Amino acid sequence: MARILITSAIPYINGIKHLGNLIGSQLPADLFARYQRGRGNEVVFLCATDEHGTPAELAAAKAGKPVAEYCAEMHEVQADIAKRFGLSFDHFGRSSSPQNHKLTQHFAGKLAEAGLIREVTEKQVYSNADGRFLPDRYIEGTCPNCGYEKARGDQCENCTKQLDPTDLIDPRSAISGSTDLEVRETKHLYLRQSAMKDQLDAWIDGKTDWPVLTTSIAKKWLHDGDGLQDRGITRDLDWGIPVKKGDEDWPGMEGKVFYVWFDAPIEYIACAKEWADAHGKSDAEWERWWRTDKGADDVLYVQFMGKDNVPFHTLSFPATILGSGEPWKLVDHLKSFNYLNYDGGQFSTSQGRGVFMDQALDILPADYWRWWLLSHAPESSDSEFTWENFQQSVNKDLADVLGNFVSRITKFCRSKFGEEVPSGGEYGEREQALIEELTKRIRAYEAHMEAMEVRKSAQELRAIWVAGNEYLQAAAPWSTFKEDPEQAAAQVRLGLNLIRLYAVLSAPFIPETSARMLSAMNTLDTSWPEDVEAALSALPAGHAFTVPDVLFAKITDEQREDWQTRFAGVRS
Ligand code: B3M
Ligand code: ZN
Repeated sequence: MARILITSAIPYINGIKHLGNLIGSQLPADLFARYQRGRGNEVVFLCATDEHGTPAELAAAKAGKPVAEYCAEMHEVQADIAKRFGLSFDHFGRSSSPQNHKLTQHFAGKLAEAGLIREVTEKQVYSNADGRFLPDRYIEGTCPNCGYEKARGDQCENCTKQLDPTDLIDPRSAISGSTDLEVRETKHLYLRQSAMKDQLDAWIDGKTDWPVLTTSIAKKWLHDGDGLQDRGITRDLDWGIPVKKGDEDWPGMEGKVFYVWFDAPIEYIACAKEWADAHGKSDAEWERWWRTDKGADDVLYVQFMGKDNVPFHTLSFPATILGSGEPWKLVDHLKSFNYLNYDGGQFSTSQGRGVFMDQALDILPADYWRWWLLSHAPESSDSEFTWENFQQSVNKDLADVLGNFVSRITKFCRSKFGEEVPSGGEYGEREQALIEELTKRIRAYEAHMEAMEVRKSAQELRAIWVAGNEYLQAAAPWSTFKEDPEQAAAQVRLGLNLIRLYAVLSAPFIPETSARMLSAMNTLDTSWPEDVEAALSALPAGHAFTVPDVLFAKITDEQREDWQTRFAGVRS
């Protein structure tokens, strides 16, 4: 049994995520986690809310709440939506947890001991109009690298370059728009990433199986221009993890906090401790996933994220881990995604454009969305959500192909043999041919899933559903029944067994529906079809079942048009 540690990029606390965020990390991570559990492997799947930084402070101010209270409430909101989307986290933690405070301060202490932190007195932008320092994201201006005019102080969205606020050309406050900015002196800590360049370079070189999208971004920041820059890891903010060296105060850093991008990835580790603490497990039980000196060297660690997060995960976080000199687990496979666009433009949280997770669930169950999003995941390039495409894909794949198959075979059986698996007859040539085809396709499906090829997996699964439909169409038990009821019984028995098989194979994509299919088939047998022929005899003759309600309702043209208008504007 393999052991697999899976983390999804942790969503910012300030608001409900849109479908583009969902398919960029949490949903594909869930697909992989469910698949690996289905194969009988030991999985720990972790995610959390990313609660620090200016965005959290500003969102709380806007909501008129103390920031700690705001974060606690929004965490519950996000946890609830995640659950309703079927995201099967083993733990959904919080980057503001005491565990993360302690671990982040611990890492800073270790990095300081290793001589990898330098103190810098620097000039920072202060906004007179706003009466505060303006860190990173809340300064906008022109990117010095590519000329994009709406670059943020921490990163340019257009070219992905990590920036410092003072790099921007023509800076302005993103809060008030004010250009009445002045530069004041303040002391900060810098992580000496430049000193770790060769170590990081060699580590990336070992990752020959990583997608080019990932390694090219890392290599770019290692080698372009002056190479890897040192990073400021502290900020002048009230909300965050106080700057300390382990348990000790850090002279000169009073009143400052760690930069959100320093503590957020450390939460991947702290979250494992939160998980252990929440379940009364010992430290050894989470450390065996994270410490290579305590059993984690045989763990496969996979991270999921959008492409804009790649530099932080290939450079900054590994620099923290390697620099600590302690035996923490590094990522083995990093799966990154392009962007999902919305109906001719971009999804946008700040502009409220697109469909957000809560709205999606208000109009349709999670599986409709999961199927569309995963089968159209923005893997090799950006992809686009349109209501036409969504309607077509739901109606064809889910309603016509899968739903119809289940409904036809169960209803036919009920009318001719009653609600139990019929006995008599044997699987013949046609059935053997189907078993061969399914075996080939299921092995291909497994290979795509192992490789985290999300779209290809979806295509293969769909082809597996189609094969059953085609079999049913060709075997036509409703005709066979008139001449040879025994043979029709065997055909129907195969069909009912296919429903169980489909439920098992489809569970990573559409878990709720899969559970309904299993419950209709009256079985708890979710064993993976290592041997397809055997899997198609799992439900024996005489086994009782029930005809399920319609699995997927078709989306009508009226609904599509209605939703299209409803979501064309801007969410308030
Ligand atoms: N919260 C950004 C994002 O959600 C950030 C990810 C942190 S991963 C450690 O895209
Ligand atoms: Zn740029």
